[in-house]
Amino acid sequence: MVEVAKIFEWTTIIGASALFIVLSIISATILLQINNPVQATTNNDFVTIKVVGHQFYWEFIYPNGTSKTSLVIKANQMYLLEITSADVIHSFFIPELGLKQDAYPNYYTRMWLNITSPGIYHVYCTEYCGTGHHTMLSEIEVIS
Ligand SMILES: [Cu+2]
Repeated sequence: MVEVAKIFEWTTIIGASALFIVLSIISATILLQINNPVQATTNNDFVTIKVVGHQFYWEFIYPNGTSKTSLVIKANQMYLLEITSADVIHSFFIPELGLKQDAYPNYYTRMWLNITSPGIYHVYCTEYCGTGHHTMLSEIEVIS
């Protein structure tokens, strides 16, 4: 009887441990895809664009150093937006895509973007940043 109890005990411990390990691997895989879709797909074909919040406009800096107040990007291309602020806290919001990311001074936050439908997408600031906050509008034009 003691032997059966020992076998049952060890089976439970090993079974629970195996289940825990499998669930951990599944969770880690999904979290990696959420945080870094490019790395997860082992596809390094992406373009990095810096987004800088200013009182009261958005600045987009392309890889070649060109600076614009609106963004023109290609459809079906992966982009990494590195978002920061030159002054106070802002929040970069694209309502059509349901994407929002805060912009902090001296700190970079990231947003992955791969838009499949060409068109105009609006950009808002959704963190009150001063008296001109309501004028802090921009556009992303997605071309095919
Ligand atoms: Cu604002």
